[in-house]
Amino acid sequence: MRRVLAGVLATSVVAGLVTLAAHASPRAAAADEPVVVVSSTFDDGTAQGWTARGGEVAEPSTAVARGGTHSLAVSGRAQSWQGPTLNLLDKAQKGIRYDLSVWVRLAAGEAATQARLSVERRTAGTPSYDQVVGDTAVTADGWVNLRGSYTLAADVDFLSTYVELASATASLHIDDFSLSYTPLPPIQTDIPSVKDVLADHFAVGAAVEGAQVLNNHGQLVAKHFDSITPGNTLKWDATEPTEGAFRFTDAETLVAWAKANGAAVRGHTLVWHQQTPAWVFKDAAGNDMTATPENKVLLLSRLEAHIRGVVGHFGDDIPVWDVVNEVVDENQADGLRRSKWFEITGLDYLRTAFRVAREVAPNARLVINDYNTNVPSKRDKLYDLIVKLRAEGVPIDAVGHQMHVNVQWPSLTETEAMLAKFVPLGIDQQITEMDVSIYTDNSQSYPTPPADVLLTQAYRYRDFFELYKRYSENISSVTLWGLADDSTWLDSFPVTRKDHPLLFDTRLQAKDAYWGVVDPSRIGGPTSTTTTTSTTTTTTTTTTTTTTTTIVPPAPCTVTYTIGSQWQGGFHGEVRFTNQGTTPLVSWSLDWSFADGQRITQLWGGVHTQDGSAVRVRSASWNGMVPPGGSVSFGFLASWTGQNSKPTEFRFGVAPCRTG
Ligand code: 9MR
Repeated sequence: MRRVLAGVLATSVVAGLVTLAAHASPRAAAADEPVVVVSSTFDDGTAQGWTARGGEVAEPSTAVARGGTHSLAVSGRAQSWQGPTLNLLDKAQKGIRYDLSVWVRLAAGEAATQARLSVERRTAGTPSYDQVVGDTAVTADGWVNLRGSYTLAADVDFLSTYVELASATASLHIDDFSLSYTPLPPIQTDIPSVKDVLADHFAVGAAVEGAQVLNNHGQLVAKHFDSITPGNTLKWDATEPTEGAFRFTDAETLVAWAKANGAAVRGHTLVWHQQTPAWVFKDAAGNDMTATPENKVLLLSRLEAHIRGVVGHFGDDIPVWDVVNEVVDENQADGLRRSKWFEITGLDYLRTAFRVAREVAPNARLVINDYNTNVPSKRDKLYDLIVKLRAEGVPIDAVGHQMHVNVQWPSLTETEAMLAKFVPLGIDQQITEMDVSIYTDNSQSYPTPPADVLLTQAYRYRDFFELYKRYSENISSVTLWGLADDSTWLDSFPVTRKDHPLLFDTRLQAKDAYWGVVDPSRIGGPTSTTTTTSTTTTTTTTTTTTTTTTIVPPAPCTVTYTIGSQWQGGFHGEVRFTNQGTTPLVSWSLDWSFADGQRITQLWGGVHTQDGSAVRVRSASWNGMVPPGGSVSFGFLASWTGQNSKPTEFRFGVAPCRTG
């Protein structure tokens, strides 16, 4: 029987498992307080529901224990996939992000190997294996923690977690397994929708996986975005893992959700050098393809069949396709990436891909998509390629700029040059995968993101979106590569560390980055969350609404304000602004108020606005970057009458700077 896990958590408790919250629906639990659903310590001398995956032996053991008296020992293995497993079908619900943690150690005398933690799920009998924690070195000398998170996105009739080893035969122990989750607060419904704010300019999208259209995540997508890009479910490995056997279930779920919620779908992606199954590049005899005429014919026919299969399946439901992804390599004289596609077919895979996509979906917009398109050499090679192919009649309708950027790189000037370059071609442009990493090099890793870095990120979002708006004649959509900071590919790229690159935080609440896009005047402002508390008495029910204000920590900046010279009715001022933080600022903005009616008439080294007494000075295009400890200065001419007192407070966002 097909079991649907969207409802209330099952009440049954597997004998021996310590199931602390098995009777409570996650929605009823308090936000932000972790709830442990399963905890397996084996200290009662039982296996607590754990079994062996296939024929080997799993039993409680006192040989080693991480804490307490027992662990679970697994022996008699003959295959690497064999290992301890626990049924989670009645424990985990669809759409909830769970944390899984288990400690692993090899049995005495075993040689070092690697362990991983995974989930097996089956829908209508078809199994899928999702890795929670990848290969991690383990030995017989100590315990190693495998810890990761997992969200079930589909209804399943089988669900289990298991540990396996790279070694097919090594015996192992596990201990102190836990499955827990932290309930999220409600999404904010009283803030503007990003898609409404940008409605006059372009569609705004987010890349999502199946789990992100459920529960709070789904509400957040629906509120703010009018386009979604399936992040992985339309790629070749997901849609045609074996030749001719197309799988569309996961993508269909997203397409159906988009339809029901009035969102468009961007199709990503038909041809890529990654996430393409190995069979695609095997020759007729099953060996790796070499560049022969026969292999070229075979590969192009597979490409054609794939595009016919995928694009044909979705038809008008997907009106835009990233037909080819990341095909440019600026380090090659001809600008073309040396992928298998290129090595075996030359430029013909590009020609075939666009031709077939146009034929199958004549109304769809066809995109050539790439990263680092701001880098002048790459931008120009991409431009040349588009010009060449279009001159041959290859139907390229749009250029996709991925825009995986960070708080410091690239400059706005370079980004504007990227957009400007393609304008003369009259080609549509799309921002397809934007995120703004808080890191600027691989050595950084913050336990929590510093306030000044998040402010800098907000100003970056503000500036990029202002730029996009200026080019909105040429840009039809802007998509972010993810929904919220709880799930981003940047957590494991280019190194493993927590990144926070999106508009919503790990609890799905709006960040300053969101305000950078929606209303920059609120960057750094107080964060208001509305909490509703219900108190029930025997006769009445009272509902109280409280507003909690989170004070943003002071921005680490120092300002010196000097009156250089002063004459009847006028004066010359100089302001020096120093970054006292630990990370570079990319664009700054300083606010103050004049007490005596002074008015700025001219300012250099920045861009000013004045509304009554309120002055705001923003960085010029060339001095926005201020390294830690670095300073910038700007000067101005202003009028005054009566008195000319100095401003008493300068603010970077809402946080006051020290005045020197
Ligand atoms: O977000 C995707 C991530 O989940 C995958 O593990 C990764 C595999 O390569 O691909 C990510 O998406 C990529 C996109 O398809 C193309 N541009 C770069 C994106 C980030 O790697």
